Amino acid sequence: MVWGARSVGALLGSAFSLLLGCSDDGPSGASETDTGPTTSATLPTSATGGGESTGLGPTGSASSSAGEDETGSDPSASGETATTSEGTGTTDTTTSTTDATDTTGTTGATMKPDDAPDWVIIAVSGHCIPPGCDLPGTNHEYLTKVGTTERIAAVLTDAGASVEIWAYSDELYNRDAQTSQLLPGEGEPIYFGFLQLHEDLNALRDGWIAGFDDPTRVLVVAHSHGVVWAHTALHVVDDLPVELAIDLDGVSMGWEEDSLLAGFGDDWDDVIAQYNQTYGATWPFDLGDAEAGWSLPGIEDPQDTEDVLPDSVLINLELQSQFSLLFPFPDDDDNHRLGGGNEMIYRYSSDGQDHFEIYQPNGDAMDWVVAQMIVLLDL
Ligand SMILES: [Ca+2]
Ligand SMILES: [Ca+2]
Ligand SMILES: [Ca+2]
Repeated sequence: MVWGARSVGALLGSAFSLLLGCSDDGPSGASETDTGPTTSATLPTSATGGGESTGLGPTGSASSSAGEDETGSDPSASGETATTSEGTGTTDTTTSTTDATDTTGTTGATMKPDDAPDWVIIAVSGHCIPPGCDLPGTNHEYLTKVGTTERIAAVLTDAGASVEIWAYSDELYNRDAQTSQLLPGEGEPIYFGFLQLHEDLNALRDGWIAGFDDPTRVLVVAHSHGVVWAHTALHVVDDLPVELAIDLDGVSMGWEEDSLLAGFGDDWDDVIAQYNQTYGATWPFDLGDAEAGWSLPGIEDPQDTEDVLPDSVLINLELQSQFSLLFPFPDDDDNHRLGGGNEMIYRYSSDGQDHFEIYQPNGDAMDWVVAQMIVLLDL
């Protein structure tokens, strides 16, 4: 068994996975256009905030590991695994901003650090269902493992962009091979949780985005419970501009508490509450209240975290799976903005892929994602 994550950069003692360049496996065309857009989107050209840069660069995290994916099926059937973590070593602690000559020949543009990629892909995996978990009692990362992130990254690298992938699990803390719960910067984690994600998003904003004329662009892709964590993080760090959020059948059932799923879900509400109590942490909203925690103007029923987007997200692709007996709780809540609207939210409803198939890199759903990316990002 190979545990792919290892410390790189090491500024904050954490690790991140990196894929520069991509394989050319998998189809690149779309086979289904469904409800997708037909015109290019207007994309942000600068970051919000404009705060000063730390120049540190993110020390984000990812792990890729051998083993089984969420379904417990053989991951070798679903594409390349991304088991390598190759650090860029974001060890430059002195760079802040760099005066540069921009394309018009005038000086004074503030360019991001040389080690900042054009894109960072944030990938958040969902729950693993026992006994299909790589490490019992933990939720392993699978979106890089099965090649989903690689497929998405290839769309960007084929267009000439440099890309890093940071991957996270359905966890609050980081986890090591002994399943110990670790805070960011502690130990030798192989899975990275929300606390690391939160820290990394702040570092990403400050190091590579805010105040730069050529900021790193951000794409978020998440599946199932991972969508809950991803949206939670984006709501907390809502001054991080995200160009595209890809939600793969986001569901919060069994995220907040496990009672309905009889041991097959999570109890994140309790775990978060315990963390807050232990460390005196405060948040802008109750992170543990994922189900029906959001009241939106003009929407009658309270909404779930995974179905609500902050305005810092420009484009949202919402993919909903087909009902199956294997997982009879697909995403059936259409996404909304905080203001109650659905601007720039594009939905795909699968008529052939269930909850566990919809994130596979070479299925119809991901073909649709690729097609939308090419149009919406003008690639
Ligand atoms: Ca929901
Ligand atoms: Ca709730
Ligand atoms: Ca939804």
